[in-house]
Amino acid sequence: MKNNRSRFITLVLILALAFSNPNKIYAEDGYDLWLRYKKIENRDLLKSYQTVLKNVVIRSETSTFNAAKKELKTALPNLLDSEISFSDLNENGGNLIVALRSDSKFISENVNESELKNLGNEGYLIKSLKSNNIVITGNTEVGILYGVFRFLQQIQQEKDISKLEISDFPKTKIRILNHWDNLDRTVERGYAGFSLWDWFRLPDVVDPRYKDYARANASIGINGSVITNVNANALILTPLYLEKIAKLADVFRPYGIKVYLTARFSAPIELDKLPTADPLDPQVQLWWKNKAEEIYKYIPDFGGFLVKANSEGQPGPQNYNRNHAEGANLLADAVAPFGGIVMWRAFVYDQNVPDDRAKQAYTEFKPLDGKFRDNVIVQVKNGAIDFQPREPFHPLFGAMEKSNIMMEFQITQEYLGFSTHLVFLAPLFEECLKADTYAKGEGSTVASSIDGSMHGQKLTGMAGVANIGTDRNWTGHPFAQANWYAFGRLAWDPYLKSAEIADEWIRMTFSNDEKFVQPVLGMMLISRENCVNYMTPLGLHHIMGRSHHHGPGPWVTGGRPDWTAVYYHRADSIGVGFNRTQTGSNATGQYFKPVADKFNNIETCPEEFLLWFHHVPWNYKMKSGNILWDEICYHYNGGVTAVREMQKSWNSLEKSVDSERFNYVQSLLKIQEKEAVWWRNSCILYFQTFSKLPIPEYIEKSDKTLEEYMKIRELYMPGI
Ligand code: BDP
Repeated sequence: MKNNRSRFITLVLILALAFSNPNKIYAEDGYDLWLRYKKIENRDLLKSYQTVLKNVVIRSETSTFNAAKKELKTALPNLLDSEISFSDLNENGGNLIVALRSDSKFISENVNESELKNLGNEGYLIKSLKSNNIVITGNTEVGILYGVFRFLQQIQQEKDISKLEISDFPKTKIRILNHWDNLDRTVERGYAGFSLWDWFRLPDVVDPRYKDYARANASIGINGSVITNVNANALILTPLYLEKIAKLADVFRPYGIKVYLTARFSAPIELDKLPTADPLDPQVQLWWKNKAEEIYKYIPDFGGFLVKANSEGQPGPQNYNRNHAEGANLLADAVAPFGGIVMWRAFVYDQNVPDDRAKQAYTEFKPLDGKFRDNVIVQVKNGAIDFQPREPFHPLFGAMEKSNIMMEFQITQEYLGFSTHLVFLAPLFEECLKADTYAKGEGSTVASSIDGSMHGQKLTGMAGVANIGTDRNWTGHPFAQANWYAFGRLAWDPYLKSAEIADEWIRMTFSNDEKFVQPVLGMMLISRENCVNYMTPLGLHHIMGRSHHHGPGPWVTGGRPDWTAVYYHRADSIGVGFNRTQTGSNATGQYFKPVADKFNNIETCPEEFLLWFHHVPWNYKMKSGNILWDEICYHYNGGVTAVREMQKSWNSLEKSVDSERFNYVQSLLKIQEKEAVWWRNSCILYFQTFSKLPIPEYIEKSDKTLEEYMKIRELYMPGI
């Protein structure tokens, strides 16, 4: 009796709580990413959606249609808070028709063949018809799946769906994540937990998370995943692992995602004791042919290999006096019969080469232009050094006229605050993509060099070093999800604008409320410039902590010179910066004429790259009227101020976000503020030892001395 009474009281309490605040925003852990499918907030829109979307016609007998159908079944009833019926293609009715034109009488009557002509293998058409029906169609199932996601995104973003006419297709072929995941599940430069791939339990346990990973990728058009680290382990190519990888491939396949592996160049020696891995040795060639055949038995649609060779200690063709093209072609010939490709990285440099590290990739690869097989694509980092907060675009873009070339961006924030700093990377990506190489005159943007429009390359692509791990929210920082999202969107269309991408992401991940969207958009769009300001303003680069790359380390010296900070900033009593002009290393000479001249001349070099290309006197007059020293201080301080502004903005939004994500972001912003101060104070104090000039009065006094900052030793950092 007593028990019943207390149960009754509990029930009343629960009901009272539930009804006390109908608008309460429930806690969210971020797992759902931008696929939250929460009920539409705008009532009028909700009503109109409910009227239009009552029943859906879609086939379900193939795995990709099934995936599309499941997505619609999960999303629509939640978004619309109403029941939706689903029927098969051959049944009548339906006001959302999702099908191939050839499968549906309705679509073939209402959509002309010509409307699908330019959509290729992965594009889609979403069209609202006068009859109040909406069709989603394309030339392939996967194109239709992308169309379904895009359609749902229209609803998530509360857009009018009565006049839809969206016809879209990807501008690049390979849109791929590079996971730097090791077989022991650590992730090199991963700051969101361990690797998703549970090798120990695979192939028997297939974590449901793999499917959600595939859904998220498909929703933004990513169609490939290199699941292992570029610093490769040959064991991944053995049957023990191939069996496990086959399971992952099975999960990804319906979502249009192919699996790729990193290939260790010395694998024939390590796995089968061959005496050599020389690419011109027939035994080695046979070994790779057999290996490819074996892999394709397990994974019939295996995508191919990604290779880091002769870089940072990795083995490669140069160990046998062969060049990169000979190395790449060895693997390319092995996978060619099965339709596979090889992504060969241009991230190469050697401490034994007595030349500026920034020049080495171009010097090695440019002479090989035209020597790579058709199924090889050279993968080039966005800048010539290494994913710094800001770098000028890599001179190989535009310069490789007869070879396939693809972009490599880093989504994981190795040099931009790990997963504790809010830094939206789309502006970094966009800045590089729209840079003009002048390879074929004005307007020869980097984007046009990777989508095939500049030199007519057939194989095109964009890779992103993933920031994904086992953290419940996938990426560590809730806002780091936006970088995964932005990468996918830009790989699909390298001409998109950061603001557009951020706007989409905020609406789907948080809310459509303008009072939330606008301030958050503001925070995101300035966040990368802030980060450049408090870390590496005016073209400074590679001045971070040694090895783990966390925090400032402009004083790092000793050991391999091209891994120190002093190699890059070259501060002395006269000034600071790396002279890469004709009087220095002449890295500027690797760019096409007008760009080379612009960078070469201190007067025309954009100030954001000034210390990248020039050694500049401390008292050099900047455009603002400040001398260089004061300008450096101004930027460092501005970075800190801007982080504090972001904190204020975020704090004002407490009522518009669920408390879980609000509190977490708030705590992370505190770390970011602390670390921005750390960067500012220590860098200013360090460079002051060379400039010998006073720190401007308006900058708050550092609470630590330079010596104290230099003594900070961080052990056990993530991502090493
Ligand atoms: C550097 C990373 C290193 C990677 C390397 C690469 O510090 O961990 O292995 O890039 O891209 O930025 O191969």
